[in-house]
Amino acid sequence: MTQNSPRYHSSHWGAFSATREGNDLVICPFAEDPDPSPILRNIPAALNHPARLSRPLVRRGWLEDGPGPDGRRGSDDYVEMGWDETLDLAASELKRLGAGSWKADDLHPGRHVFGGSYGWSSAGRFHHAQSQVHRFLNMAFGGYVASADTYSTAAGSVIMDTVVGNSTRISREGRWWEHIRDTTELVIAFGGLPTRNLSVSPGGSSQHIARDTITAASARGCRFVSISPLQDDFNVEGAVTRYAPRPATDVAVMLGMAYHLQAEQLVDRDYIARYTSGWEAFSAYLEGRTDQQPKTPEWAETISGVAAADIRALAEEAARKRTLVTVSYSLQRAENGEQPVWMALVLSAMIGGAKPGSGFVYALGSMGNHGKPSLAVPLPTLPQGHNRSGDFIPVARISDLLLNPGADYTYRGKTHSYSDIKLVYWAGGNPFHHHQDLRRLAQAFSRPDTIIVHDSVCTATTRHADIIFPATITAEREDIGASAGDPFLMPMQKLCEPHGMARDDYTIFCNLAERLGCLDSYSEGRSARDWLSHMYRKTRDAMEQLGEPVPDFDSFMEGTPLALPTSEAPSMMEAFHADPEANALATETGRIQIFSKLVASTGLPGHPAWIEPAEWLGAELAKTHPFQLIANQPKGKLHSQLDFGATSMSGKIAGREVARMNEDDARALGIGEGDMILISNARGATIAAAQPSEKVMPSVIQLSTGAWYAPREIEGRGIACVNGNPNAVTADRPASCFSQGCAGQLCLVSVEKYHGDAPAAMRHEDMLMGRRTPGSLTTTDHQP
Ligand code: PGD
Repeated sequence: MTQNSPRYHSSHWGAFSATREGNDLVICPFAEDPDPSPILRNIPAALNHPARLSRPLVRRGWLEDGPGPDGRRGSDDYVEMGWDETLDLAASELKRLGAGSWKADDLHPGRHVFGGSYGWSSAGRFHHAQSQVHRFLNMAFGGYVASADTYSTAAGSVIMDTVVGNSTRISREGRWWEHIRDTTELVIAFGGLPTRNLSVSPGGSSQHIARDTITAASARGCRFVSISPLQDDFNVEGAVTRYAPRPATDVAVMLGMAYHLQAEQLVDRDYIARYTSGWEAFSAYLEGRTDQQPKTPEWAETISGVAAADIRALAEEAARKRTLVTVSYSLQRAENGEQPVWMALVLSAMIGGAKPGSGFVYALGSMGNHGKPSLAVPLPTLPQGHNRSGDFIPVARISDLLLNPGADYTYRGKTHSYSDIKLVYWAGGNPFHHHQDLRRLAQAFSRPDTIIVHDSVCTATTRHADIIFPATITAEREDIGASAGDPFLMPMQKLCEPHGMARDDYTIFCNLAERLGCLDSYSEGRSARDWLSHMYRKTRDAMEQLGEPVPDFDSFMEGTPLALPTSEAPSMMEAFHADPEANALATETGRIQIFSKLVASTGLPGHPAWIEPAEWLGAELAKTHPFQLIANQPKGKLHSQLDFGATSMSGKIAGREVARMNEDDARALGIGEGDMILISNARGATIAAAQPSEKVMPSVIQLSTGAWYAPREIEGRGIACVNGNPNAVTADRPASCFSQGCAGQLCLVSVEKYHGDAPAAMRHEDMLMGRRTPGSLTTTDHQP
């Protein structure tokens, strides 16, 4: 390979330019990024890593015995195939299941196909695998069973949609980082403002501004309060006070603060009267008139462990100052996850949130593109077509769907039932990393007739597929990078040729669509570059209308990142505060709902409340499983992506994920730095390397997500993941009957030192049996 001049590119964790040096890719962060993410260093390893898929693969059992439910998924080996024969096989199976033969007057086509295909895939507006698979299934089957909400936010989004009318706008809109820099006096961050989360935005983060903003705000006199069991959930030097509640008890802290505000007559009555509805019911609960339990700071202390005096002092400071309240996604990715988000909104209303720099923003600390100015122009998007099935599941109910066809479930106060799924088609996601209780998911994946997966690497999800198509990575194709709230449109220039025989998802779907007779509707006669040009036009036209200089498509793709104009329009909450009648919220009452009839109709309290979770440190189960596992987002990678990259690998010990626990707990269990530990409960076990730390509160163990799931039989102990994936032990239990959201952040576990030699971690390239990879575990090499 020759050395090239730098070419622009982007990723969910940052924009960059790259040059080729021999076979290596040299990455240089985008010059306008003040705080580039270390995750960028994972990218070069992706080029030719042995975990890359270089040709199509078919599971031996499926190839020999045909489609059907099969318990061998997950342990079968794979047969390497050529493209044409694999595409022919896949197309004939899709035809058997009805692809290419649906009619415009079919009532609910595609109800036996699950194409929810949740997953972050890669940056790039066109080659976004999830959009591509949805478009394909709409054209091929007329529709598919989709998924609602995300693993990131479901409980929080569903409750925000209900009580402020729009969860996206309450998290994205408002120039919060500018306010924090210039105006806000106190930021109370439930879940902190961790830079590891702020380094990521779906589609790209060209500028990481949080660190500089927090530093500048602290210098101006703004104070930060981080409320989290993990001290480094606020990891920027600054004026910060940290409180560590027991995990899952933030609602109690908030209620204790609310009680004190009420008792001291510090509640902003005007705000409550003008902007909210339902105060009376909540106030009765707060004072204990409904359940004989006033929610005093002392009551909050017994639940959360945060001192009553601190709760009082914080409430008083919040009432006195221009205060911003925010709650991270992590708090709602838990049992009753609606409650902390709803209660934080109510707390903010009680101290009055109408002044600039004060109020409530959902999940400021969870995503790099939140709290930044909105864009004045639309971003390029790929139309996904029309899904005629009318069917969906709440995204985290995938195992329930596959295991319980015909069963009823509730969502947002309505009852639905699960379809009978014959085909699962996944591209751009990794459910065997992201879903909870992975042994249960493995049972669920034994049910469908056929599972097809596209990925660029051999993940644990590919190990449960029947047909695997090897996809390119972004470096091997061109695209346009952009994210709502990010100020640059990035040309993603091709950096190298595809690995092996990998094809991009669009080409794979075109190849299948041609065999199914729906190529014209799928491709509309466009090449990938034609689509990029077509999608770019929408942004370009809008910029021209604003009188902004904008290059033609070819110049943009070969040129430099394009700065996008931002909007001066008020945010949803600014408009509402200015005129609550004219700009009423899209809720039952047009106001912020402190009480919701819809929520009450589901059997949950109709106002935010403390609801004891099944798995928390105060539960009966904690007597036998005394540690609360926090399975949060990793700092060395995005989810499971590029786990083999330099930054990710440098955080592991013996190729295994590291679990942090309090130093005193570790000492009591005879566990030292780097010791192998077994983290277990009735659902399963996972093996991690221990790291005692004073940053973790007692009785808590933190093991981030992202290790590739590698279950192994451990003598006398059943199945354990040898790579340290926490979803081997998390519960597949919904946040509530209202949202059915992912509750994977917290569960109760036992922790012990691993006695004897722990089984070796599984190398990424060894995930699939039967592949020809240098040094892989098995070498079967069949060609049909
Ligand atoms: P990723 O690792 O990003 O995880 O779950 P998600 O499935 O999104 O998976 C993306 C996959 O897409 C990777 O395997 C990658 O190789 C593949 N891919 C990337 N680019 C392409 C492409 O162009 N084409 C194709 N075909 N494939 C591509 C993340 C999910 O996990 C999320 S968002 C959250 S917030 C949840 N968090 C937690 C948690 O906090 N705690 C627990 N216990 N569990 C969680 N799971 C959830």
